[in-house]
Amino acid sequence: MIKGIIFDLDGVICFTDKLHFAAWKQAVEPLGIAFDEQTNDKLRGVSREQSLEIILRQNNVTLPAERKAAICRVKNEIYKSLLCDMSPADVESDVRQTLIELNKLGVKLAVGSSSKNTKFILRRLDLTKFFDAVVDGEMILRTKPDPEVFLKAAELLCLSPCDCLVVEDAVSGIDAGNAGGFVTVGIGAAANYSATRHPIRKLSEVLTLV
Ligand code: B16
Ligand code: MG
Repeated sequence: MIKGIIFDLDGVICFTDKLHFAAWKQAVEPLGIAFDEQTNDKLRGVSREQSLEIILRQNNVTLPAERKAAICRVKNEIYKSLLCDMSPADVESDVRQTLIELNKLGVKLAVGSSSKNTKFILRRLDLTKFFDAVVDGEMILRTKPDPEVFLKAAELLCLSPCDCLVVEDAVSGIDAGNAGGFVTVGIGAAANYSATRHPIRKLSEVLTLV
């Protein structure tokens, strides 16, 4: 029986893809580094630092650690300023309604995200109150497809992985969920991934799995 659900943030609860894209573009293009939608697709669920590594590899560019750290800082400043335009009205009604229903059913809920901006985003969207635990990029050593983020969330919920759904939009997140022994649910791009246990088209479909 499913007792808990661990949600990925970007691409599941909220949709910040376009903001990440705009911020990376503004951070790297002035340096002569190319960045397009195809590369952006490869960054889903990947940490900020690893995202930059992917962008640099695509461009055959190598940079010293300090330069890379500076670029990541600039990207995040731009990204955070874009996040400031988000409000509770940006949460899809299907998402908010699903969280309300799950709270009523007494299912324990957590967020498991690679993003170091998770808590900031949840506050801006007025979603913090729905979750019993939040594990973000600040709290883990290994990024997805390592299951650390989800294992930590299950531990905070005091549940076994096999009693929890992991809902993800990224292939790396589904791999992380499966590696941790969770029941995986894929939405968006992850709905078409062969290793996804339960593909869904909209978040409210998780209500049929609890
Ligand atoms: P930040 P998720 C991930 O969040 C995003 O999908 C990914 O594109 C981003 O690079 C990563 O967070 C790090 O985000 O720069 O805010 O720390 O999908 O795991 O919720
Ligand atoms: Mg995601």
